[in-house]
Amino acid sequence: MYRDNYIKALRSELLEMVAEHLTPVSTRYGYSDVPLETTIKWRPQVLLIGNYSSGKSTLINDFLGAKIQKTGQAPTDDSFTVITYDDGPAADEPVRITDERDGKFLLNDPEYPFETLKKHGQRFSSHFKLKKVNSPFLKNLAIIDTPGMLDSITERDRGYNYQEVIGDLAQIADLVLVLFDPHKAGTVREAHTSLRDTLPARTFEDRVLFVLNRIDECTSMIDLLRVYGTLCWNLSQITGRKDIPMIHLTYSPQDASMSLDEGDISYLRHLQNQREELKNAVLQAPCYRLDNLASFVETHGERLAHFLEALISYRKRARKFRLKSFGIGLGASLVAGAVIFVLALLAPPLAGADIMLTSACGAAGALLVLGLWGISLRRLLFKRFHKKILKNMDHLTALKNQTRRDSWEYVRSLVFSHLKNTRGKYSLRDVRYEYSAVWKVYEKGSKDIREALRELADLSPDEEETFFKVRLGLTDEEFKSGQAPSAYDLPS
Ligand SMILES: Nc1nc2c(ncn2[C@@H]2O[C@H](COP(=O)(O)OP(=O)(O)O)[C@@H](O)[C@H]2O)c(=O)[nH]1
Ligand SMILES: [Mg+2]
Repeated sequence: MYRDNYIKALRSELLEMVAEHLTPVSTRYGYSDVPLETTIKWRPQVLLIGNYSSGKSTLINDFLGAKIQKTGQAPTDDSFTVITYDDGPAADEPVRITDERDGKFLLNDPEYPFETLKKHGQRFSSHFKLKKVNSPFLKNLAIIDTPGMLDSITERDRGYNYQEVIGDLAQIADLVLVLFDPHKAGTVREAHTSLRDTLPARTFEDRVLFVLNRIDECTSMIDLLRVYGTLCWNLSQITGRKDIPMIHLTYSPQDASMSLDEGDISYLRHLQNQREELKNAVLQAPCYRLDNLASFVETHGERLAHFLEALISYRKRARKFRLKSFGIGLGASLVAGAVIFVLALLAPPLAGADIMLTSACGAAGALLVLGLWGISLRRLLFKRFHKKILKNMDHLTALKNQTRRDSWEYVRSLVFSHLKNTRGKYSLRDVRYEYSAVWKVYEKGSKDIREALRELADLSPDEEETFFKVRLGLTDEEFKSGQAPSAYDLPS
């Protein structure tokens, strides 16, 4: 329990940092439409995707310990369902749905992290819902069930872009389970594409679990090996990697007993059903969450810092250009002054006049040229400079490695529109200040969290008491009475 509370405390700390330092910058420059913390402030989430009838809903029902989701061989459920915890009912009450909310509510209530999904429109909204369930399994996480992928249904038939919705949900989720079944082990491309396009590459592997479900339906061990082989082959073709990700082999014990009558599944005795293992991995989602939060801060901190860095770089170049242009203007006006002075000295009507008058003429000429320079030419040249920069935006930044290129790709157009809209007139002091704040969060925030995660992973059970007592600031009595700081309770 103290481990959970400690994780929650670290989480609130990180969220606070994002809200205080990253969100103001992100909102000010239009980097994000909603406060950055919107998608990460809610409870840890586990997303289930896969073909229809690969057993997603059955697996969820197994985890929850009650028939909460509809199941069936045909595509039974075409909704995205967020299933979350309700701690209202007493502990001994049977597990059931205690409350249901529709998509409109879910997409508009700022307590939930789904505001960014509003863009998918009405049809999506009517296929999106929330169920509250009093299952202890949901104490620290929420599960999202999805309609299956269907080759026969096009995006137009659905009325919303299924792949994009899956991508957006995967971004919010801390753990994604991708389910296959023996009948459709070949159709992995769709699942993989939506995930690869949206999940940050560095978190992809830790965040996605592959599951080959319904293995009881293979007719023999050889059949199972063939299916497994096909799935591995397809996965490696798509990921472009030779190493095969871990694939959990599972089946639902109740359903398996039914297929027992139909064939010989004695081979299942030699295989451990990895259902329980999968359940434990899912229960670890709050730990993944912290890791994902650190990645979230790193990714957005990096991009925002890159954005501000480009604005600073622009101003530095502009200052250099102005200095150079002033130097040229000054030089030109001095030359003009000198020419006028010499002409006045030698040519009529001033030839032979008082030297003071001649010098004054020279000086006036120089000033006139400088003035003209200042009013017209300097502006014209600066406009040209500004245009040139907008044309060659990449000159504003050093792109020394792939990470830099990735983050630049993301913020380039934002830098462009900011420079275009402000015509380069913004306060350098403000930008510098924002840059240092963002950088601090990026550097310190993510490092601290990763450090804490390492500490937690290395912590042995007998060190836990002292560690948590100190870190959570608990007295001996509080610790012994099992009293947890309640400030970190998760909204459900
Ligand atoms: N034999 C067998 N049947 C299963 C298993 N898991 C689910 N089913 C059945 O497969 C059908 C589709 O399951 P469902 O959970 O609705 O799939 P979903 O479309 O992915 O949500 C249902 O009739 C389930 O009873 C399993 O492990 N073994
Ligand atoms: Mg289902």
